[in-house]
Amino acid sequence: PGPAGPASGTGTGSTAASFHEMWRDLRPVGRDASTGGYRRYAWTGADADCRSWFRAQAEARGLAYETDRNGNQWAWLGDPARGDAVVTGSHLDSVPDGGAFDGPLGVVSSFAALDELRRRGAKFSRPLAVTNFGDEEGARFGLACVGSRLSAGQLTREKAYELRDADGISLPQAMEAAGYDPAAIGPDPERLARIGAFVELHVEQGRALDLSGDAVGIASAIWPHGRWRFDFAGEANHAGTTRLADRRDPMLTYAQTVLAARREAELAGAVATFGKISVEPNGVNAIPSLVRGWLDSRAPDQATLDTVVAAVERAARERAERDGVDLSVVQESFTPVIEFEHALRDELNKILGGAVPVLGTGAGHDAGILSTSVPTAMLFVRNPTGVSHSPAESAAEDDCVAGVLALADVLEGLACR
Ligand code: HGY
Ligand code: MN
Ligand code: MN
Ligand code: MN
Repeated sequence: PGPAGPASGTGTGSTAASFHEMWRDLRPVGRDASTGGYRRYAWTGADADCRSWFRAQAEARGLAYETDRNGNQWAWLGDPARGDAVVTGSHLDSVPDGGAFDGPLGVVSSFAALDELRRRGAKFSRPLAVTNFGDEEGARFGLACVGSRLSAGQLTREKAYELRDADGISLPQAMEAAGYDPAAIGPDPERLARIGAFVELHVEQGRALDLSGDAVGIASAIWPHGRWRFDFAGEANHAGTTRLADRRDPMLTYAQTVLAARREAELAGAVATFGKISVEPNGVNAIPSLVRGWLDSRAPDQATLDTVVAAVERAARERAERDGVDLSVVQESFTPVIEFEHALRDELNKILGGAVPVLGTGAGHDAGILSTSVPTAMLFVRNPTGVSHSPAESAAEDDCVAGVLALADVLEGLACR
């Protein structure tokens, strides 16, 4: 079969209209009315609703819909077997109480950009696809980019089977409950070999574009970043009757470690966050027996990141010694620095007129994971406050449409030579 079929418009009227139509349908899915934040965790009901939304968008446009062995969703225009496809998309899942744009902006913009190209009567010389990569945030099972890591061979089936959520449900159990066959998960090199370029549009998670006064930017690199679990084991005891001198209180050691993380990151020009904690027995009147804290640290380069993490661990061990607390530190995930391929990055800039700002980011993305197997690039859309992973995350309507038009230009430049 030849190039993708003739453009057949969908959505109503302008690109902005089809963007808003999709945005309106997707926005309420998995939204917590009390906070305005999202709880779209992998393989839950909210995730299933997002997946149904994706499939409906694909079918409304006459795109060939499929789910791959790892549960990632694909909507094809043209025959994927031709290879050299131009693929665009992002993720629909969220962090706990995440914002509306992180992930969904990329997926909605991909469909809207396709609508725009069809309105322009574009003739595609390469297959095109829109994707939704599953479980990008890792909010439920603790590992980010599970869908893309599995496909890129960066997460083995064995390791994926070990992932558990807070209720002890394993990833395969959750997939099965959602109607997916976990036995199929694993590397998908044939599928990735058919991709000539992957472009992910994403809301900026920072203020560089707000400061430069641009609506759209291009990614240069993703900082190296990782997650480390610190287990502080002390001695449970009565909060009211245990003398301070007799305590082995892991919460104290944890608190000092959090302060050390901030101090070391500041010194090194990096970032470090203890955003998640679990306490046993977690009673108001009980000195904890165990405090688990997860460190997320990121830095412009590997050496700086290593320095920060080593310094935090050293400070934690010194304090643990003093508090009579046992400490174990486990690295749970790590993503090395990702430099987006210059040729594709520069081609995007050329297509967009050559004056688009190029910026690095501390946020991980599926595009970063895929960059080990596919030429990838990212477009960022201005976020006026820079806030992300929070209900306060925002992007102005005009900037969202500017992002869609820029993505349409890029897809046209790449797929309609
Ligand atoms: O954590 C991240 O950087 C991404 O949003 N998963
Ligand atoms: Mn995110
Ligand atoms: Mn994201
Ligand atoms: Mn991401």
